[in-house]
Amino acid sequence: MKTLVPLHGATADFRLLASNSPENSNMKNKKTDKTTLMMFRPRTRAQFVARLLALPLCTLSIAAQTQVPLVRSGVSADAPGLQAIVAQFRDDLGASQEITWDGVPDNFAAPHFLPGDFFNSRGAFLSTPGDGVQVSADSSNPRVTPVRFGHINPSYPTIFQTFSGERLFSPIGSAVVDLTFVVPGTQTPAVVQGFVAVYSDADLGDATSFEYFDAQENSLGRFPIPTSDNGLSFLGVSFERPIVRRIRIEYGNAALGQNDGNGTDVAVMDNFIYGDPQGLTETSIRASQVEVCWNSHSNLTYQVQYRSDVTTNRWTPLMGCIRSTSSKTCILDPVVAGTPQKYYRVVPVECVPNP
Ligand SMILES: [Ca+2]
Ligand SMILES: [Ca+2]
Ligand SMILES: [Ca+2]
Repeated sequence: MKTLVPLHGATADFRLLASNSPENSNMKNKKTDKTTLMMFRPRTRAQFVARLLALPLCTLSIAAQTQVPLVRSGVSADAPGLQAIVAQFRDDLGASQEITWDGVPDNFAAPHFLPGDFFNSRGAFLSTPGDGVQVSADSSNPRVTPVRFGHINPSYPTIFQTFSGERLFSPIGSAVVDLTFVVPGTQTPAVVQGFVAVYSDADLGDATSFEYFDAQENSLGRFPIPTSDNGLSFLGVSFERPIVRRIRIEYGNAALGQNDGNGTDVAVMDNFIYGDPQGLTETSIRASQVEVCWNSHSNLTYQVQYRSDVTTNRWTPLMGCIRSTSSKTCILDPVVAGTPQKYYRVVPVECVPNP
């Protein structure tokens, strides 16, 4: 799967294998696929073939776990010392989103909670098993709420510093927050290529970490944050293509409230940076055809391509150019019995559809 390169926009890869493939036989006892395909009960020969064709979708999630992530991390006593490595991670991701928290208005900042969908237009949804998530007050807020979570503990402004502007971010009542991705401005599930964040005052190794999950809720790995007492830490992890659906972020070993030190580590966060969220492409296997669907933009043009061998980068158009008319576009490809294998991808291209 390593050769399936990420492409901009609504691109995704799917592979279909014939029943005599050795990879297929390896998959027969694996039941990691949680899609409706598991409900399929073959009753005819054609359905049996379709079921065999469906099995390699399991390999898609397993392959996701085996991708080797690119990890970048660093620490600094102050913000300027982290700028270069953060810039490097932005380059790794290409098109990306960045949340500094600094544009959040006072009425959604401390002591108020931030709505979990506040950054829906950026494709990010925040949730916590605690009381809520919060953005720290700035120095000009009308209620004179102390900055840098000083309203929770007056010692915090001295241990937490910012990477950008004045505002920081933290869950309240818990040391855990989940960041889940959607197509910006919608509720449609999405994936990103990577995620980075800057932590403030992470003291204990392994207490503060990210765990990445794919669309099937398989863990893609857990990555500890480097420590920096009273300073800033940076951790960024990116994958070869967009596969990250959710990130569990753990902050130190205690929720905000207690004093930092003597075995208690409270930490907060500043900038979040992540690859542009991309809609999940779906496939379904029918008795005699494959349906490939993707999240599309109305009036943009796309080309569905395929190849039969992962060792080549030559992709062949499956059909003519398609102009999308809605937010979801699907095509059907007849399955020919005995076809060895087929990989699909969808590429947004400038082209003129056939009349
Ligand atoms: Ca900030
Ligand atoms: Ca500390
Ligand atoms: Ca700490």
